Amino acid sequence: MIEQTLAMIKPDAVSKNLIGEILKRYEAAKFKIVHLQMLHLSKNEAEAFYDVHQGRPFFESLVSFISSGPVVAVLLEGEDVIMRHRAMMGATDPKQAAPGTIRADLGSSIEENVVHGSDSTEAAEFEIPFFFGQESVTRR
Ligand code: IDP
Ligand code: MG
Repeated sequence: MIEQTLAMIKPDAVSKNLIGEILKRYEAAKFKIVHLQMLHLSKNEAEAFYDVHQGRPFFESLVSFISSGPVVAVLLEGEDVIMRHRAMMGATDPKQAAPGTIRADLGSSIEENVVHGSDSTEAAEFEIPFFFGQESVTRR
């Protein structure tokens, strides 16, 4: 099924000049880049984006990290792109991630793990409009 997912290149990757490296992997995988935007999330916006993690021990730290510098939000489209992107990202902790995945290759810690990716259709339906607006799916 052709679907869409929200990828986010996190502040650690932006500061390490890894935007191009990550986008290159998406293009090589034949994911279609539908929209792309660089922006610096406020603390409130980062809290809203990660609302599902409210109450987790790492929540405060995660919000500080994500709002510490610019991120690049990327709307990807393709066959089974949600799970294919998650597979390409690798496990949350770069030390546990499979060789060749983005996090294994480029991540530095369980927090500073380079990329975010929607993990379900429901997550994508919240995360895509969060960055690109309700009309984003039809805006080509
Ligand atoms: P995911 O990004 O692989 O879906 P989640 O469990 O949804 O992982 O966590 C969201 C983000 O929160 C992670 O990508 C990572 O940046 C951060 N995070 C998750 N678990 C921890 C932790 O145990 N310590 C610090 N940061 C964490
Ligand atoms: Mg997650």
